[in-house]
Amino acid sequence: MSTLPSLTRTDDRTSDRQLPQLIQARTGKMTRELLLEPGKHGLGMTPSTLAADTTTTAVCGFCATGCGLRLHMRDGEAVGLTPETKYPVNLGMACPKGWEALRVLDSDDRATDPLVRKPDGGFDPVSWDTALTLFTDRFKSIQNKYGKESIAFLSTGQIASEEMAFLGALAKFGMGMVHGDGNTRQCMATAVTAYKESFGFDAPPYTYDDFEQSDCLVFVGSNPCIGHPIMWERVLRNRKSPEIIVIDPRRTETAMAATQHLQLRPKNDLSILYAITNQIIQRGYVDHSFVDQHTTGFEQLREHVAGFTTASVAEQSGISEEQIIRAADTIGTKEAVSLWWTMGVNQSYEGTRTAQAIINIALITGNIGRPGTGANSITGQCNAMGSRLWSNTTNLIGHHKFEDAGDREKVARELGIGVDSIPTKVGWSYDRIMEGIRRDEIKGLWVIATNPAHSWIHQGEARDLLDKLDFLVVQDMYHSTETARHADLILPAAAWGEKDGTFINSERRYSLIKKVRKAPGLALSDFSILRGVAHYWGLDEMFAKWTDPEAVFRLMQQLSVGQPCDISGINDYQQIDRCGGIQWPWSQRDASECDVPEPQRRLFADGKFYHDDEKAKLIAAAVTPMPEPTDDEFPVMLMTGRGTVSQWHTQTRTSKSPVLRKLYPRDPYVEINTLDARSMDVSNGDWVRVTSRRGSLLAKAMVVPTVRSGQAFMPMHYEATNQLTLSHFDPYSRQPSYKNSAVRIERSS
Ligand SMILES: Nc1nc2c(c(=O)[nH]1)N[C@H]1C(S)=C(S)[C@@H](COP(=O)(O)OP(=O)(O)OC[C@H]3O[C@@H](n4cnc5c(=O)[nH]c(N)nc54)[C@H](O)[C@@H]3O)O[C@H]1N2
Ligand SMILES: Nc1nc2c(c(=O)[nH]1)N[C@H]1C(S)=C(S)[C@@H](COP(=O)(O)OP(=O)(O)OC[C@H]3O[C@@H](n4cnc5c(=O)[nH]c(N)nc54)[C@H](O)[C@@H]3O)O[C@H]1N2
Ligand code: SF4
Ligand SMILES: [Mo]
Repeated sequence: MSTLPSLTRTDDRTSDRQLPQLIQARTGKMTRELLLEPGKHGLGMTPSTLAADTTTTAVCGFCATGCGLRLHMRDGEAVGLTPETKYPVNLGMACPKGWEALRVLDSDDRATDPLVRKPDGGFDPVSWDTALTLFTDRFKSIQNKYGKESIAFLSTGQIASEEMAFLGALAKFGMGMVHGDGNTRQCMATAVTAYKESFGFDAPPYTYDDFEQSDCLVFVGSNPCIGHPIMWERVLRNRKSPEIIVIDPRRTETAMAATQHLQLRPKNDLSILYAITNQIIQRGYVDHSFVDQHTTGFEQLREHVAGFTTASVAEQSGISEEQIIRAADTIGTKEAVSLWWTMGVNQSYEGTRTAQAIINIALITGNIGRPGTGANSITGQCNAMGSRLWSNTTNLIGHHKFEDAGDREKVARELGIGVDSIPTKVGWSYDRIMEGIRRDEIKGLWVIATNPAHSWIHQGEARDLLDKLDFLVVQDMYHSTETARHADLILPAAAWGEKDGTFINSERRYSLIKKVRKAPGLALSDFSILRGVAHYWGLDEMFAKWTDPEAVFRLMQQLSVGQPCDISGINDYQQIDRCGGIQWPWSQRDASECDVPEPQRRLFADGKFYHDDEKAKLIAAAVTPMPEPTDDEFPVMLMTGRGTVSQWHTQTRTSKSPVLRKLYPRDPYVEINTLDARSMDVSNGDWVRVTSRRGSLLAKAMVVPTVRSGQAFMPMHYEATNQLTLSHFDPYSRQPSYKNSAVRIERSS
């Protein structure tokens, strides 16, 4: 580990002011308009309008629930916050992370200066001019030597949509990159692929009101009590005494609140869902009129699931035949059934087909397009939905297709760029980019707002690959992340609360984030950094229109025209604010028919899907074997995931709040079953060694009855967890399967 200089907060150096001056000095050009004006608060709000005793609202920057927060201002800076009572998402509630959102901005390890790696391994603070000159020189020289495709980027679901669009366009249309992906691959790729194949577009159909309107909610591989606590509050507001079915190998907080818990063996979801589907068909619960009018593939599905009898599935999957039948009866007889899934499904080597098995159930029972229904993937990060539409990674910006000449021409026209600058093929997925480093195909990498040295699967290998690069740039709000330790150049980024833009939450709602604080030291918003990169790369002309977030939002609106995610009817940022967020779609036609968007809108009320025949596809496939089953040497199946409400991912942010730190265990821990603990002579709180074929770590035993014997669970928040995980992926979505690695657990002497 390299040493970092101690960097103090330097509030007197206003960062947004420095870059235009430097550029001006360098080029002799007047570049005041190149970047956001120093100190200016976006959205038309000057510091004086956000002065003493005023408040403003913004959405939370942690999870994809997208709670509205009211920020309390003093002298133009937010000094406190409360959950917003009028916001249609959270109705006055927030979880501890939201309450502490401002606190995590103040920390000694905020990146305040660009940092360049020294020969001795340490870092030197440098000016933005030096940093961006180095950035440009090094990446260009790599491209000259190894070809344009030899540099790539890894981005995120946690910056503003406008920043994602800018990054994707700059990297792929301007800098000549073909390969770029995001941490949404770790998280949402499966849902995206499943929706695209089943519905014809990546379109989560629901609105949060559905939590309150369902009389049966099914949660598959999802623990909203921990991961989406305010969504869970919405479930608790449901007045219909709903049935709650939870499919999870652990007896989670959510499972404890369920009326039916199908505590399956890990990764038996697909066969159980097919068995439930079979029962739904056999017991006459199919909505044939909906199936005939609005779907294709029912006969194949019926034949496929016929082999999944309760008897053949129950025993090996760890649940009883009666449980399968009861779940099918409940889903088949309730009026409004909603099915929700997250990482227990998405992070699986057969995740796409599992997600589609859930979608199939909603479709054949006609549970879509009505209040309280839907096949609903819940998104994780604050702007994962923005990344899905705008990052220019898996899809050409605005959910177009790189391979489609018509789409390329449309994008080129709307952005005023040459069509030749748009790649004609989809870039590599995250795992392939990592593989590209191994094969010497990728020599330079730009990492923005993600922490792969902690969060990527099979960590030992991931870190070796980061070290193998000729040039690694890490753009982050902190200089201390595990990934920053491998960087050659660290670019200091402003964070949530220090910049403007839009996030899209899980129910497709565009909402605003606002600059209510000044970023520390020389840190710049990702947007401003991208403007700087564009300038130093020589792309001022190409990005002349990309002056500020709202200007980019207008470009995004133009690009969305004609797409299912059309947002051309939104007037401006102010309207988003006034309406409590606006869900996509909101086209010009929608706006001409109705002045104000309804606060709760769901998709598919008309039964029309986005395939050419307007029908949804029922898709089924064979169940595949678990890649690394347990054996005598590694007899325990390790799952990983979220540990507490107060921890966020790799903890760069949540570990900075003293309040949040008190709310979670400091040391890494592994949940093991009481019987297994007894057989190892381990008591609660004892240190144990957890070993997989990839690595070994020490963790404290948390002895619980909620995981079954032969299984274990470790939160992903601790640095070492991914030393254990097995590098394997869903073949369709390329999402890592983080939740099934064979391990051995021993008492540590
Ligand atoms: N507090 C907090 N909240 C968060 C986050 C955070 O870091 N901290 N992260 C956000 C993000 S980005 C995401 S993606 C979401 C994730 O939210 P969730 O998906 O709810 O969280 P996980 O704990 O990863 O996984 C959910 C459940 O999958 C179960 N599981 C494991 N294996 C299987 C299996 O084979 N089948 C089934 N059916 N279930 C299985 C686990 O036991 C776990 O309870 O949370 C978001 N919210
Ligand atoms: N074993 C295991 N591993 C997992 C998972 C699991 O369940 N099990 N879950 C996976 C999932 S679903 C996800 S989403 C990933 C998350 O994995 P990561 O994306 O690696 O986790 P984060 O800690 O959210 O990293 C975000 C980074 O962005 C920085 N940052 C925050 N805001 C800004 C900003 O505005 N600008 C810039 N430039 N930087 C910013 C933060 O400081 C942090 O370093 O982890 C995955 N890894
Ligand atoms: S539930 Fe999510 S969006 Fe709401 S306050 Fe908590 S972290 Fe923020
Ligand atoms: Mo995620």
